[in-house]
Amino acid sequence: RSAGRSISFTAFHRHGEINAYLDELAAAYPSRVSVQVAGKSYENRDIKTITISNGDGRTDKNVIFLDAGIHAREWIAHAGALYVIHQLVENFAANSELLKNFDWIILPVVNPDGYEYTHTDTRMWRKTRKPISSSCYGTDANRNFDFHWGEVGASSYSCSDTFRGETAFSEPETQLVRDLLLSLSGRGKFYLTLHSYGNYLLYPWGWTSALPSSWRDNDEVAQAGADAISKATGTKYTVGSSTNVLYAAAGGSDDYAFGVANFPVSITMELPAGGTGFNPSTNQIQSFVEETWVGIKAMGQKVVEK
Ligand code: ING
Ligand code: ZN
Repeated sequence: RSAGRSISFTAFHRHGEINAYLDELAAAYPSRVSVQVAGKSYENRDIKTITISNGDGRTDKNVIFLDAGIHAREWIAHAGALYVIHQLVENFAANSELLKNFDWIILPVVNPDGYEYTHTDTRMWRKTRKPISSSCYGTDANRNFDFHWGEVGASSYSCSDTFRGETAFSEPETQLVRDLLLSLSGRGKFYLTLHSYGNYLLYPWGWTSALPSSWRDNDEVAQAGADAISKATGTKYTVGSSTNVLYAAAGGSDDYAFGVANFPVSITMELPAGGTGFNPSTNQIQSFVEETWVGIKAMGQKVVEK
């Protein structure tokens, strides 16, 4: 089945369905797939990671870490992560090169409370859901990481959509990503975080317009993704540092992965808009996630051949 075991790419799935899909894959492919409960969201939802290997039993491999859904309303990002999982697990033979010397750890829904809230209440919700004051809820998880926290492009006002949080790592969801990234201690070679929208491949820094000394390594990987997508579909992605090609914003997960957790390559991918920005129509999901996969596969290939 091209659409995978229980998941489809003709609809956006609720958090419970996504977690059930991960568990189903682990049960169906126990030698290559395992699922972990990495922690709980503020509203006590299980936040799961899926670890995908080629089943050769090696436990010392380098790691590609991919997450999505830091922002609740960016639904195509969650779908994109599910499609990567689907490809690596259910189309294993075609993608085995990506798993020869690397394991992939994928966290498809960083912010399940926000994601569920976009389904049940407010479609355009971006943040987490922990109450801050009597009237304002939620922190922008992509401003909450402890690296130049709050210095630029983040609000100290709890009602703002880009509220940085009361302290760095005030949210259980960002603490969990932090702990996963740090636990890889040197094995993490590529951090990729999926957002939408606007067709960007962004690398550090988000907190300053200066470029890190190894920016070329990041640029090379991002450019490989953009080139592959352009060749496949004609869709253009803009490549560059977050600050230089989009806007400055401190406290993002990509800066943290690169600057603190020592991932040598760290990229934020902003998927296409479709329809009305954050809300592609369901008949656009399949083509968007296929195109995104072309880029992710090319970036993964660049990383594994380094
Ligand atoms: N965009 C990202 C955001 O968090 C970004 C862009 C990422 C800026 C990393 C700076 C650093 O604002 C979306 N769509 O969320
Ligand atoms: Zn986002």
